Amino acid sequence: MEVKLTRRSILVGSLAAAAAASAPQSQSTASGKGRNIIFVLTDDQRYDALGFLKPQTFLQTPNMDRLAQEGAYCKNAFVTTSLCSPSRASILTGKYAFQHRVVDNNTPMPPGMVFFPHYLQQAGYKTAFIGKWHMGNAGDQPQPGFDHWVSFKGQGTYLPSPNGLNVDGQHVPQKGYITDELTDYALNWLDQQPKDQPYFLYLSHKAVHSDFIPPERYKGKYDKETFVMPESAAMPKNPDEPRPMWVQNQRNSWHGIGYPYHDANMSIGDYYKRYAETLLAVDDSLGRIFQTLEKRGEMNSTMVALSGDNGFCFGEHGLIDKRQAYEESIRVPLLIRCPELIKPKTVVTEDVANIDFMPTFLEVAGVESPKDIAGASFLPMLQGKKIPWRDNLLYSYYWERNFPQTPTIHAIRTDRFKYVHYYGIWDCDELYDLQEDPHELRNLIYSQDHQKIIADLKKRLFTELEAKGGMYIPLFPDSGAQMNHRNPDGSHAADFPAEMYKKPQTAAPH
Ligand SMILES: [Ca+2]
Repeated sequence: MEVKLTRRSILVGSLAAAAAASAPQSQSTASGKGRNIIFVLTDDQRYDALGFLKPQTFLQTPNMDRLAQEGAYCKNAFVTTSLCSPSRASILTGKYAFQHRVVDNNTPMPPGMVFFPHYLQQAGYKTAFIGKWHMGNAGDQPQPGFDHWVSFKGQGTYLPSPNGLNVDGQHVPQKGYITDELTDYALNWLDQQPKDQPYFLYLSHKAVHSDFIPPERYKGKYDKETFVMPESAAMPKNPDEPRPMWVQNQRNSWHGIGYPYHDANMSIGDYYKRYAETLLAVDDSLGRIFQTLEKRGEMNSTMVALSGDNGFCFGEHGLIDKRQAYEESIRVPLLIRCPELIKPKTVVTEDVANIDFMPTFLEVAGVESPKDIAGASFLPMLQGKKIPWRDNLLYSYYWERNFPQTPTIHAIRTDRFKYVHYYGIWDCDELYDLQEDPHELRNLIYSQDHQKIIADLKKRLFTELEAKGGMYIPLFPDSGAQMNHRNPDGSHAADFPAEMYKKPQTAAPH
């Protein structure tokens, strides 16, 4: 079998420069006012948790479907680190985790970070952040770049809790179901915005992060539905296509289907149904945003974007949660509607990433991006134009002592292949042919036919990391509990891949 690998390596830095050169071309509205932008960020929403993709027979998202129908659906959207805080920091700064250094959910934000809404403020925008911040420790205090602030500590809670909400620096009680209440705050702010000044609203939902609690109106809606487990949930049958030992071992862990959240009786299917019910409230929220825009006469001129901060596994590879570099973990939904700029039913097939959101929004606002960011604007692609674009996705995740099941990961993904490199463990790496094997069932790392491709991708991976400043492993003091238990009645430790066994050489006779 012969497989060819395209070698068009375009550095993102040059892309950013190219985008910056064209940035002053304003995307303002007919009246000359800057374009309103609403960015809805969901938490842990899988790339396929969209009704029109029918991931399971029952999941519904009518308003998200409308967003795709009337705007653009970016079918290959990714995160560069599949974890809440690092991904949120990448969205807000246009940089990789190893560049902005918010590498996990506990690390405080480095001082002096500038978030992109700051540049929008400078361009005359009114800006609001409403919802989950959860970046750089657990505080809820207002952050720079926002004229209006509504947030909560850490993950927040679906139902009212003593911590309450922080509204512009003042603590107020949380009164209702979080998704609905955040939407109330968002729409209230939108209603107050003058018509002669552009606004940027960052609505950052707590949903659909675990533990999922649907609103009363949707509780049990999917109880009688049937959840189909993914094919890759089964253990590997062919020893020639090994899964790393850590993946097999994670099955019996906090983040595995054998001992999920240390509850051996938890049903992954029921868990998914609660997720889908919880997502319905987020979809309602989007519908209410549409109603408000229609009422204000801004439905055609406003850009409304929806994405997630990372993916989520529901049984794929025997795992739950994110962090790892499998498709369900690193892919996110991305839908963008703006009739004055984007044609209905647009489908963007190029790989775009969370680092690209900032320059895209800034270009829409006619604002030049800083030169030191890693991402580039994909606005031209939303408008059906071909532009020079990178041909790979660079991924990194750093081992967390709190969740020791998942190792440090670096990966490079092209349209065809994904090479996953592990650091600090005695285990095998992974190579998947995504065209032949989209569900990543056959690890080709020991395939003789693919050794040249592996060597090539490994070289590209380290070339990219070197060029972008990713050649270090972060170290922080211990913080928080370790979710490191195993069920004694569950699966046992995995054996080494057969390829690692080598008989000792017999000493030559004297
Ligand atoms: Ca998340």
